[in-house]
Amino acid sequence: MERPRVLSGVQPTGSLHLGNWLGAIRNWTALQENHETFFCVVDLHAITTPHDPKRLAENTLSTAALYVACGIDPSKCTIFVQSHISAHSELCWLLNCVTPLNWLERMIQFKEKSIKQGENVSVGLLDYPVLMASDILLYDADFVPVGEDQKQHLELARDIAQQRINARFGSNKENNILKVPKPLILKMGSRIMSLSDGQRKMSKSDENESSRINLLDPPELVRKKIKRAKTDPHMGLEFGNPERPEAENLLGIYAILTNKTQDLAQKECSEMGWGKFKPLLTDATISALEPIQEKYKKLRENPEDLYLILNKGKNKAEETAQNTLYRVRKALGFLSP
Ligand code: AQP
Repeated sequence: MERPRVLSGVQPTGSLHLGNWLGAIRNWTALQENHETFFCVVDLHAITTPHDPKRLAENTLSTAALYVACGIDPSKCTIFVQSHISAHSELCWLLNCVTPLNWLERMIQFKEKSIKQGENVSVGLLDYPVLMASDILLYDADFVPVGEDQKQHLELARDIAQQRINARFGSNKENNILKVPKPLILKMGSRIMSLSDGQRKMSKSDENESSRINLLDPPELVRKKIKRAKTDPHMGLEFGNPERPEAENLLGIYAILTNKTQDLAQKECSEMGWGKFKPLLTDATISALEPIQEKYKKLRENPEDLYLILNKGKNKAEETAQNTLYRVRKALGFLSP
């Protein structure tokens, strides 16, 4: 029986952090067992905000290595780099020409990121969701695991596929040029917040390095960052108190990293002050990151293995992507070469 297909990716915009792992990559490791999975490093997305060309290739390689170090198994999944498959850019152009501008102008992420950038906002940032739609639609994905922040973008991909391509260019009987994907909303760890503000999400682009724990942070740095993490004046850690976003976030991270239910973690920490809780969280974080860091180090010592994984992934991805691109080109009436 065919397994449902899933596609996801992370931008190589910097060091991956706890949010990327707990909110995305950790869920992928479960999906790879009973889905056909495509995981890409979305490097074309990484240049939609100002980037350093000297860092892009290294960040791309390190992101791919972290996928594998976090348990993404190349024998079960297709792991590849987005820009190695030119069909992403090509489909993006075709979809651009049928997507209304006002659909993009109302995207929340565009509004938020463009405010941060002032005058420097690129067309690429506005177009980010169409490129994301191309990523998803090229692989005929049945499901896309999305955090709350990406729900709106997936909705757009569905509208483009359904209303702008299938309904307009599909034949009456068979208006299925593109598969319309469904969101896979994953609850656990779906939003990890900043260490310096429990109401903002942990993010690679936050200028404050202490606001996040990177997966490659050495133990001493993890210790320092958690020590500095914002707290509140209350005694005892708890979930569900809207006035205590930091407690919600840090206790939540602790529960996930120690594989405890929220109830159990809350019971354990309900009488604890921050001074006692923070070392617990630190130890849990360091132990969770240790095996990832070890595996990452080995992978980077043998870059050939990593290149082989990415090359194999490219070949597999290319085949699927070209098939979809062909269908869209044909439906839009292009002359075959
Ligand atoms: N804080 C987070 N909590 C839970 N999930 C998160 N993700 C990112 N931050 C958190 C999830 O990671 C996947 C890939 O994210 P991305 O790097 O492609 O883009 P992003 O969401 O914009 O992540 P950042 O860290 O905030 O990057 P920058 O600062 O470069 O924009 C997604 O599934 C996302 O939900």
